[in-house]
Amino acid sequence: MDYFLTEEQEMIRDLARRIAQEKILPLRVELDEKEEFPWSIMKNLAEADLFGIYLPEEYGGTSGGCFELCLVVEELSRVCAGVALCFATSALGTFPLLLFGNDQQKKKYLSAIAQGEKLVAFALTEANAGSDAGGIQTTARLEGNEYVLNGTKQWITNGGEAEIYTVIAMTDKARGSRGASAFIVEKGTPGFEFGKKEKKLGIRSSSTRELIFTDCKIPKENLLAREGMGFIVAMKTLDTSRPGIGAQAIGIAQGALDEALVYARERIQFGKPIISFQAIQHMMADMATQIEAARFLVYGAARYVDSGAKDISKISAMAKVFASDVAMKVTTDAVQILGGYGYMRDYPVEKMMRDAKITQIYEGTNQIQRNVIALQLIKEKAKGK
Ligand code: COS
Repeated sequence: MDYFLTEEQEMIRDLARRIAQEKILPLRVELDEKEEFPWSIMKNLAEADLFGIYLPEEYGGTSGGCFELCLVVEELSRVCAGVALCFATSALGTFPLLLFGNDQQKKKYLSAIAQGEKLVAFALTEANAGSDAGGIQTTARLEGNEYVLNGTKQWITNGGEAEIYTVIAMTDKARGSRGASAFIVEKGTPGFEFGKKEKKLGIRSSSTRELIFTDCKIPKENLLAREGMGFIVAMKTLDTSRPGIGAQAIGIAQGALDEALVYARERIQFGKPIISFQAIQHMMADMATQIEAARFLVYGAARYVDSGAKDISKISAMAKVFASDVAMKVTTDAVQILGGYGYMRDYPVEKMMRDAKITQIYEGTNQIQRNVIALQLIKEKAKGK
Protein backbone atom coordinates (compact mmCIF):
# COMPACT_ATOMS: atom_id res chain seq x y z
CA MET A 1 0.00 0.00 0.00
CA ASP A 2 1.33 3.44 -0.94
CA TYR A 3 0.82 6.07 1.75
CA PHE A 4 2.41 8.74 -0.42
CA LEU A 5 5.35 9.33 1.90
CA THR A 6 7.79 12.03 0.88
CA GLU A 7 11.37 10.98 0.18
CA GLU A 8 12.35 12.31 3.59
CA GLN A 9 9.58 10.38 5.34
CA GLU A 10 10.66 7.18 3.59
CA MET A 11 14.20 7.80 4.79
CA ILE A 12 12.99 8.29 8.35
CA ARG A 13 10.91 5.10 8.24
CA ASP A 14 13.80 3.09 6.75
CA LEU A 15 16.24 4.46 9.32
CA ALA A 16 13.92 3.50 12.19
CA ARG A 17 13.38 0.07 10.61
CA ARG A 18 17.13 -0.48 10.37
CA ILE A 19 17.74 0.51 13.98
CA ALA A 20 14.91 -1.78 15.07
CA GLN A 21 16.39 -4.74 13.18
CA GLU A 22 20.05 -4.15 13.95
CA LYS A 23 19.95 -2.78 17.50
CA ILE A 24 16.64 -3.70 19.13
CA LEU A 25 16.01 -7.22 17.81
CA PRO A 26 19.20 -8.76 19.29
CA LEU A 27 18.37 -7.30 22.74
CA ARG A 28 14.58 -7.70 22.78
CA VAL A 29 14.32 -10.89 24.86
CA GLU A 30 16.98 -9.86 27.36
CA LEU A 31 15.50 -6.40 27.91
CA ASP A 32 12.06 -7.90 28.47
CA GLU A 33 13.27 -10.59 30.86
CA LYS A 34 15.59 -8.36 32.86
CA GLU A 35 13.12 -5.44 32.76
CA GLU A 36 16.07 -3.26 31.83
CA PHE A 37 15.85 0.29 30.51
CA PRO A 38 17.28 0.31 26.95
CA TRP A 39 19.87 3.06 27.33
CA SER A 40 22.13 1.78 24.56
CA ILE A 41 19.23 1.94 22.10
CA MET A 42 18.23 5.43 23.28
CA LYS A 43 21.80 6.39 22.39
CA ASN A 44 21.42 4.83 18.91
CA LEU A 45 18.18 6.78 18.36
CA ALA A 46 19.84 9.98 19.54
CA GLU A 47 22.79 9.47 17.19
CA ALA A 48 20.31 8.99 14.34
CA ASP A 49 18.71 12.36 15.25
CA LEU A 50 15.33 10.78 15.83
CA PHE A 51 14.51 12.51 19.13
CA GLY A 52 14.13 15.84 17.33
CA ILE A 53 11.95 14.48 14.55
CA TYR A 54 8.82 16.44 15.61
CA LEU A 55 10.59 19.54 16.94
CA PRO A 56 11.12 22.83 15.06
CA GLU A 57 14.51 23.47 13.50
CA GLU A 58 14.99 26.65 15.53
CA TYR A 59 15.08 24.47 18.67
CA GLY A 60 17.38 21.82 17.24
CA GLY A 61 14.78 19.54 15.68
CA THR A 62 14.23 18.45 12.10
CA SER A 63 10.78 20.04 11.76
CA GLY A 64 8.69 16.97 11.17
CA GLY A 65 5.51 16.44 13.14
CA CYS A 66 3.19 13.93 14.68
CA PHE A 67 3.19 11.95 11.40
CA GLU A 68 6.97 11.48 11.30
CA LEU A 69 6.91 10.55 14.97
CA CYS A 70 4.27 7.91 14.24
CA LEU A 71 6.41 6.42 11.45
CA VAL A 72 9.30 5.95 13.87
CA VAL A 73 7.15 4.63 16.73
CA GLU A 74 5.46 2.12 14.41
CA GLU A 75 8.78 0.72 13.15
CA LEU A 76 10.31 0.43 16.63
CA SER A 77 7.12 -1.17 18.00
CA ARG A 78 7.11 -3.75 15.23
CA VAL A 79 10.16 -5.20 16.98
CA CYS A 80 9.71 -4.10 20.62
CA ALA A 81 6.93 -1.91 21.98
CA GLY A 82 8.71 -1.47 25.31
CA VAL A 83 11.72 0.18 23.69
CA ALA A 84 9.44 2.21 21.41
CA LEU A 85 7.59 3.47 24.47
CA CYS A 86 10.76 4.84 26.13
CA PHE A 87 11.31 6.88 22.95
CA ALA A 88 7.68 7.93 22.42
CA THR A 89 7.16 8.97 26.04
CA SER A 90 9.84 11.58 25.66
CA ALA A 91 7.62 13.19 23.00
CA LEU A 92 4.54 12.89 25.23
CA GLY A 93 6.40 14.70 28.01
CA THR A 94 7.66 17.34 25.58
CA PHE A 95 4.28 18.21 24.02
CA PRO A 96 3.22 20.46 26.97
CA LEU A 97 6.42 22.43 26.46
CA LEU A 98 6.11 22.51 22.69
CA LEU A 99 2.44 23.48 22.68
CA PHE A 100 2.35 25.82 25.69
CA GLY A 101 5.94 26.79 26.60
CA ASN A 102 7.20 30.35 26.11
CA ASP A 103 10.25 31.09 23.97
CA GLN A 104 12.57 31.15 26.98
CA GLN A 105 11.37 27.74 28.21
CA LYS A 106 11.66 26.25 24.73
CA LYS A 107 15.19 27.65 24.28
CA LYS A 108 16.20 26.28 27.66
CA TYR A 109 14.96 22.72 27.21
CA LEU A 110 14.14 21.72 23.63
CA SER A 111 17.60 21.51 22.15
CA ALA A 112 18.81 18.95 24.73
CA ILE A 113 15.58 17.01 24.17
CA ALA A 114 16.03 17.09 20.38
CA GLN A 115 19.60 15.81 20.74
CA GLY A 116 18.35 12.94 22.91
CA GLU A 117 20.62 14.15 25.72
CA LYS A 118 17.67 14.38 28.09
CA LEU A 119 14.59 12.17 28.20
CA VAL A 120 11.25 13.58 29.27
CA ALA A 121 8.23 12.20 31.15
CA PHE A 122 4.63 13.38 31.53
CA ALA A 123 3.12 13.28 35.01
CA LEU A 124 -0.64 13.50 35.26
CA THR A 125 -1.86 10.20 36.78
CA GLU A 126 -2.23 9.67 40.52
CA ALA A 127 -3.51 6.79 42.64
CA ASN A 128 -7.01 8.27 42.66
CA ALA A 129 -6.89 10.20 39.39
CA GLY A 130 -6.63 7.97 36.33
CA SER A 131 -9.58 8.28 33.97
CA ASP A 132 -10.81 11.14 36.17
CA ALA A 133 -7.87 13.36 35.32
CA GLY A 134 -9.55 16.34 36.98
CA GLY A 135 -9.32 14.59 40.35
CA ILE A 136 -5.58 15.09 40.91
CA GLN A 137 -4.47 15.94 44.46
CA THR A 138 -0.86 17.03 43.97
CA THR A 139 -0.60 20.70 44.87
CA ALA A 140 1.62 23.60 43.81
CA ARG A 141 1.64 26.64 46.10
CA LEU A 142 3.21 29.93 45.04
CA GLU A 143 5.64 31.24 47.69
CA GLY A 144 7.57 34.30 46.58
CA ASN A 145 9.43 33.40 43.41
CA GLU A 146 8.89 29.66 43.75
CA TYR A 147 6.17 27.06 43.50
CA VAL A 148 6.20 24.40 46.23
CA LEU A 149 4.99 20.99 45.05
CA ASN A 150 3.53 18.29 47.29
CA GLY A 151 1.98 14.98 46.29
CA THR A 152 2.63 11.67 44.53
CA LYS A 153 2.28 10.81 40.86
CA GLN A 154 1.76 7.18 39.93
CA TRP A 155 2.69 4.94 36.95
CA ILE A 156 4.88 7.54 35.30
CA THR A 157 6.57 6.12 32.21
CA ASN A 158 10.28 7.03 31.97
CA GLY A 159 10.09 7.77 35.72
CA GLY A 160 13.58 7.86 37.20
CA GLU A 161 15.25 7.72 33.78
CA ALA A 162 14.01 11.06 32.42
CA GLU A 163 15.75 14.31 33.32
CA ILE A 164 12.75 16.56 32.66
CA TYR A 165 9.16 16.11 33.92
CA THR A 166 6.05 17.99 32.88
CA VAL A 167 3.82 17.79 35.92
CA ILE A 168 0.16 18.71 36.39
CA ALA A 169 -0.68 19.97 39.90
CA MET A 170 -3.48 21.92 41.56
CA THR A 171 -2.83 25.60 42.22
CA ASP A 172 -6.43 26.20 43.31
CA LYS A 173 -8.31 23.08 44.41
CA ALA A 174 -11.56 24.97 44.86
CA ARG A 175 -11.75 25.58 41.11
CA GLY A 176 -11.71 21.89 40.14
CA SER A 177 -10.14 21.17 36.76
CA ARG A 178 -9.85 24.94 36.16
CA GLY A 179 -7.55 25.09 39.20
CA ALA A 180 -4.88 22.80 37.69
CA SER A 181 -1.57 24.11 36.34
CA ALA A 182 1.34 22.60 34.43
CA PHE A 183 5.00 22.78 35.48
CA ILE A 184 8.46 21.75 34.36
CA VAL A 185 10.37 19.91 37.08
CA GLU A 186 13.96 18.79 36.70
CA LYS A 187 15.35 15.56 38.12
CA GLY A 188 17.63 16.32 41.04
CA THR A 189 15.49 19.16 42.41
CA PRO A 190 15.50 18.80 46.23
CA GLY A 191 12.20 17.33 47.44
CA PHE A 192 11.70 15.35 44.22
CA GLU A 193 12.21 11.60 44.65
CA PHE A 194 11.24 8.38 42.88
CA GLY A 195 9.14 5.62 44.38
CA LYS A 196 9.03 1.96 43.54
CA LYS A 197 9.57 0.64 40.03
CA GLU A 198 6.48 -1.27 38.89
CA LYS A 199 6.53 -4.91 37.69
CA LYS A 200 4.39 -5.08 34.57
CA LEU A 201 2.63 -7.58 32.29
CA GLY A 202 4.24 -6.12 29.16
CA ILE A 203 6.38 -3.20 27.90
CA ARG A 204 8.84 -4.43 30.50
CA SER A 205 11.94 -2.64 29.29
CA SER A 206 10.27 0.71 29.97
CA SER A 207 10.38 2.07 33.49
CA THR A 208 7.17 2.94 35.35
CA ARG A 209 7.62 4.67 38.69
CA GLU A 210 6.10 6.95 41.27
CA LEU A 211 7.21 10.57 41.51
CA ILE A 212 7.15 11.88 45.06
CA PHE A 213 7.15 15.62 45.73
CA THR A 214 7.78 16.78 49.29
CA ASP A 215 8.02 20.56 49.61
CA CYS A 216 9.74 20.51 46.24
CA LYS A 217 10.60 24.07 45.26
CA ILE A 218 10.80 25.05 41.60
CA PRO A 219 11.30 28.51 40.08
CA LYS A 220 8.04 30.22 39.19
CA GLU A 221 9.38 30.55 35.61
CA ASN A 222 8.72 26.80 35.31
CA LEU A 223 4.97 27.34 35.10
CA LEU A 224 3.72 26.45 31.61
CA ALA A 225 1.11 28.78 30.10
CA ARG A 226 -0.88 30.35 32.96
CA GLU A 227 -2.18 29.19 36.32
CA GLY A 228 -5.45 27.32 35.78
CA MET A 229 -4.47 26.09 32.30
CA GLY A 230 -3.09 22.72 33.48
CA PHE A 231 -6.12 20.62 32.56
CA ILE A 232 -6.21 22.10 29.06
CA VAL A 233 -2.44 21.52 28.72
CA ALA A 234 -3.00 17.87 29.68
CA MET A 235 -5.96 17.38 27.34
CA LYS A 236 -4.24 19.02 24.34
CA THR A 237 -1.11 17.00 25.05
CA LEU A 238 -3.09 13.76 25.01
CA ASP A 239 -4.99 14.82 21.86
CA THR A 240 -1.62 15.31 20.15
CA SER A 241 0.00 12.13 21.40
CA ARG A 242 -2.82 9.59 21.01
CA PRO A 243 -2.13 8.91 17.30
CA GLY A 244 1.31 7.81 18.55
CA ILE A 245 -0.32 5.11 20.69
CA GLY A 246 -2.18 4.09 17.55
CA ALA A 247 1.17 3.86 15.75
CA GLN A 248 2.60 1.76 18.56
CA ALA A 249 -0.43 -0.53 18.27
CA ILE A 250 -0.13 -1.00 14.49
CA GLY A 251 3.58 -1.68 14.88
CA ILE A 252 2.89 -4.41 17.45
CA ALA A 253 0.12 -5.89 15.29
CA GLN A 254 2.27 -5.85 12.14
CA GLY A 255 5.12 -7.54 14.04
CA ALA A 256 2.73 -10.28 15.17
CA LEU A 257 1.37 -10.81 11.65
CA ASP A 258 4.93 -11.00 10.29
CA GLU A 259 5.72 -13.77 12.80
CA ALA A 260 2.47 -15.64 12.12
CA LEU A 261 3.14 -15.62 8.37
CA VAL A 262 6.64 -17.03 8.74
CA TYR A 263 5.42 -19.72 11.13
CA ALA A 264 2.38 -20.72 9.07
CA ARG A 265 4.57 -21.28 6.00
CA GLU A 266 6.96 -23.51 7.94
CA ARG A 267 4.68 -25.46 10.25
CA ILE A 268 3.66 -28.79 8.74
CA GLN A 269 0.51 -30.54 9.98
CA PHE A 270 -1.53 -33.19 8.17
CA GLY A 271 1.30 -33.31 5.64
CA LYS A 272 1.23 -29.69 4.51
CA PRO A 273 2.14 -26.19 5.71
CA ILE A 274 -0.71 -24.83 7.84
CA ILE A 275 -0.83 -21.71 5.64
CA SER A 276 -2.51 -23.88 3.00
CA PHE A 277 -5.56 -24.32 5.25
CA GLN A 278 -8.37 -21.88 4.62
CA ALA A 279 -9.03 -21.48 8.38
CA ILE A 280 -5.53 -20.01 8.78
CA GLN A 281 -5.71 -18.01 5.54
CA HIS A 282 -8.95 -16.32 6.60
CA MET A 283 -7.54 -15.44 10.01
CA MET A 284 -4.52 -13.87 8.37
CA ALA A 285 -6.60 -12.05 5.78
CA ASP A 286 -8.63 -10.47 8.61
CA MET A 287 -5.49 -9.59 10.57
CA ALA A 288 -3.94 -7.87 7.54
CA THR A 289 -7.18 -6.02 6.71
CA GLN A 290 -7.59 -4.76 10.26
CA ILE A 291 -3.98 -3.58 10.40
CA GLU A 292 -4.33 -1.69 7.11
CA ALA A 293 -7.58 -0.06 8.28
CA ALA A 294 -5.89 0.99 11.53
CA ARG A 295 -2.89 2.34 9.63
CA PHE A 296 -5.12 4.46 7.38
CA LEU A 297 -6.82 5.93 10.45
CA VAL A 298 -3.63 6.55 12.42
CA TYR A 299 -1.81 8.15 9.48
CA GLY A 300 -4.88 10.26 8.69
CA ALA A 301 -5.19 11.39 12.31
CA ALA A 302 -1.48 12.22 12.56
CA ARG A 303 -1.62 14.25 9.35
CA TYR A 304 -4.72 16.06 10.65
CA VAL A 305 -2.88 16.94 13.89
CA ASP A 306 0.01 18.30 11.81
CA SER A 307 -2.35 20.41 9.71
CA GLY A 308 -2.83 22.65 12.74
CA ALA A 309 -6.55 21.87 12.96
CA LYS A 310 -8.08 22.66 16.33
CA ASP A 311 -10.69 19.88 16.48
CA ILE A 312 -8.32 16.94 16.82
CA SER A 313 -9.79 15.24 19.92
CA LYS A 314 -12.23 12.98 18.09
CA ILE A 315 -9.95 11.67 15.33
CA SER A 316 -7.04 11.18 17.78
CA ALA A 317 -9.27 9.18 20.10
CA MET A 318 -10.61 7.16 17.14
CA ALA A 319 -7.08 6.34 15.97
CA LYS A 320 -6.05 5.21 19.45
CA VAL A 321 -9.15 3.17 20.21
CA PHE A 322 -9.33 1.44 16.84
CA ALA A 323 -5.64 0.63 16.48
CA SER A 324 -5.27 -0.64 20.04
CA ASP A 325 -8.31 -2.93 19.73
CA VAL A 326 -6.81 -4.22 16.46
CA ALA A 327 -3.46 -4.83 18.17
CA MET A 328 -5.10 -6.88 20.92
CA LYS A 329 -7.12 -8.93 18.43
CA VAL A 330 -4.26 -9.49 15.97
CA THR A 331 -1.70 -10.46 18.61
CA THR A 332 -4.17 -12.87 20.23
CA ASP A 333 -4.81 -14.44 16.81
CA ALA A 334 -1.06 -14.65 16.15
CA VAL A 335 -0.63 -16.61 19.39
CA GLN A 336 -3.51 -18.85 18.26
CA ILE A 337 -1.88 -19.50 14.87
CA LEU A 338 1.39 -20.45 16.55
CA GLY A 339 -0.61 -22.65 18.97
CA GLY A 340 1.41 -24.13 21.82
CA TYR A 341 4.59 -22.58 20.43
CA GLY A 342 2.91 -19.18 20.48
CA TYR A 343 2.33 -19.53 24.21
CA MET A 344 6.02 -20.17 24.86
CA ARG A 345 8.60 -17.48 25.42
CA ASP A 346 10.77 -19.00 22.69
CA TYR A 347 8.59 -17.14 20.17
CA PRO A 348 7.95 -13.39 20.28
CA VAL A 349 4.17 -13.39 19.86
CA GLU A 350 3.36 -13.95 23.56
CA LYS A 351 5.38 -10.79 24.33
CA MET A 352 3.54 -8.91 21.59
CA MET A 353 0.20 -9.96 23.08
CA ARG A 354 1.36 -8.81 26.54
CA ASP A 355 2.62 -5.53 25.10
CA ALA A 356 -0.58 -4.91 23.11
CA LYS A 357 -2.81 -4.89 26.19
CA ILE A 358 -1.48 -1.62 27.56
CA THR A 359 -2.37 0.26 24.36
CA GLN A 360 -6.04 -0.22 25.30
CA ILE A 361 -5.37 1.24 28.75
CA TYR A 362 -2.81 4.05 28.85
CA GLU A 363 -3.17 7.63 27.62
CA GLY A 364 -6.84 7.16 28.44
CA THR A 365 -8.63 3.81 28.53
CA ASN A 366 -10.57 2.87 25.43
CA GLN A 367 -13.76 3.49 27.40
CA ILE A 368 -12.62 7.11 27.93
CA GLN A 369 -11.74 7.39 24.22
CA ARG A 370 -15.30 6.34 23.36
CA ASN A 371 -16.61 9.00 25.77
CA VAL A 372 -14.46 11.61 24.03
CA ILE A 373 -15.69 10.52 20.58
CA ALA A 374 -19.34 10.46 21.67
CA LEU A 375 -19.07 13.89 23.29
CA GLN A 376 -17.67 15.37 20.09
CA LEU A 377 -20.45 13.74 18.04
CA ILE A 378 -23.04 15.32 20.32
CA LYS A 379 -21.31 18.73 20.15
CA GLU A 380 -21.08 18.55 16.33
CA LYS A 381 -24.75 17.64 16.09
CA ALA A 382 -25.67 20.57 18.35
CA LYS A 383 -23.69 22.88 16.05
CA GLY A 384 -25.60 21.47 13.07
CA LYS A 385 -22.50 19.90 11.47
N1 COS B 1 -9.14 20.11 24.56
C1 COS B 1 -9.39 21.31 25.13
N2 COS B 1 -10.18 21.45 26.21
C2 COS B 1 -10.74 20.35 26.74
C3 COS B 1 -10.52 19.07 26.20
C4 COS B 1 -9.70 18.97 25.07
N3 COS B 1 -9.44 17.79 24.47
N4 COS B 1 -11.21 18.17 26.93
C5 COS B 1 -11.84 18.86 27.90
N5 COS B 1 -11.55 20.18 27.78
C6 COS B 1 -12.03 21.28 28.62
C7 COS B 1 -13.55 21.31 28.61
O1 COS B 1 -14.03 22.09 27.54
C8 COS B 1 -13.84 21.94 29.94
O2 COS B 1 -13.64 23.36 29.86
P1 COS B 1 -14.57 24.38 30.71
O3 COS B 1 -14.21 24.16 32.12
O4 COS B 1 -14.16 25.69 30.18
O5 COS B 1 -15.98 24.01 30.38
C9 COS B 1 -12.74 21.40 30.84
O6 COS B 1 -11.68 21.02 29.98
C10 COS B 1 -13.20 20.19 31.64
O7 COS B 1 -13.70 19.25 30.72
P2 COS B 1 -14.70 18.09 31.13
O8 COS B 1 -15.78 18.66 32.02
O9 COS B 1 -15.08 17.36 29.90
O10 COS B 1 -13.73 17.21 32.06
P3 COS B 1 -14.00 15.85 32.79
O11 COS B 1 -13.48 15.99 34.17
O12 COS B 1 -15.41 15.39 32.60
O13 COS B 1 -13.00 14.83 32.05
C11 COS B 1 -12.11 13.41 30.31
C12 COS B 1 -12.96 14.64 30.69
C13 COS B 1 -12.70 12.14 30.86
C14 COS B 1 -12.10 13.38 28.79
C15 COS B 1 -10.67 13.60 30.83
O14 COS B 1 -10.64 13.54 32.24
C16 COS B 1 -9.71 12.56 30.29
O15 COS B 1 -9.23 12.67 29.16
N6 COS B 1 -9.40 11.52 31.07
C17 COS B 1 -8.43 10.53 30.70
C18 COS B 1 -7.08 10.99 31.13
C19 COS B 1 -6.01 10.12 30.61
O16 COS B 1 -5.86 9.95 29.41
N7 COS B 1 -5.23 9.54 31.54
C20 COS B 1 -4.17 8.69 31.16
C21 COS B 1 -2.95 9.07 31.86
S1 COS B 1 -2.03 10.29 31.13
S2 COS B 1 -0.69 9.30 30.15
